[in-house]
Amino acid sequence: MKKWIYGAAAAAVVLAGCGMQAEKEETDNEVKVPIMSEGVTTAIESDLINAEGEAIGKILLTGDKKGTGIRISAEGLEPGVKAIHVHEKGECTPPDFKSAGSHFNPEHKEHGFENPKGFHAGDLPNIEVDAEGKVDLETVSQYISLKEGHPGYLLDEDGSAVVVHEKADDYKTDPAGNSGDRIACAAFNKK
Ligand SMILES: [Cu+2]
Ligand SMILES: [Zn+2]
Repeated sequence: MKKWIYGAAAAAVVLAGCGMQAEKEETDNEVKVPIMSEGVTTAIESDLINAEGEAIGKILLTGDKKGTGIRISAEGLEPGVKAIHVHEKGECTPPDFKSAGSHFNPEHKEHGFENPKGFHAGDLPNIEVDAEGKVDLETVSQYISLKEGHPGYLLDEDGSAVVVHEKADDYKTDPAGNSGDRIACAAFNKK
């Protein structure tokens, strides 16, 4: 499984803006976010469904001291760079997944790592789907949490969802990074 890397600009903003102590592996302009495997205290998984309502993979959320891991493993997607975000409601109704609402944004910011008024807690770095339509990547965020009481708690009354879009996120256009249609969705709700 590959690491899912914050882009240079996104990482710079994230690090400068919030004093996040990401573990930096030294390269000039990238921050490689470590795969979370040790010390995981919570893990929840949900089917990722496409516009036809078919399960095409899984989203796994894991919690530990460093933050929340978000792993996507899926196939049957169009190859290319795509946006992925956490949205505010745990409801995935195909085909358009509008039911998931806007980006998860408890701090009332604007969208995008490169937006001076940004960013949403639910914003995540883009993913790249390979030439065979597969993706298996994991990143970590400090802005969302599976722990009740955290400002970014995801499993509140209406839950939340992880949504994949048809196009890349430009990291600056409010409210959704100009990332086009919602093509897949995984809902997370308190059991
Ligand atoms: Cu989205
Ligand atoms: Zn956003």
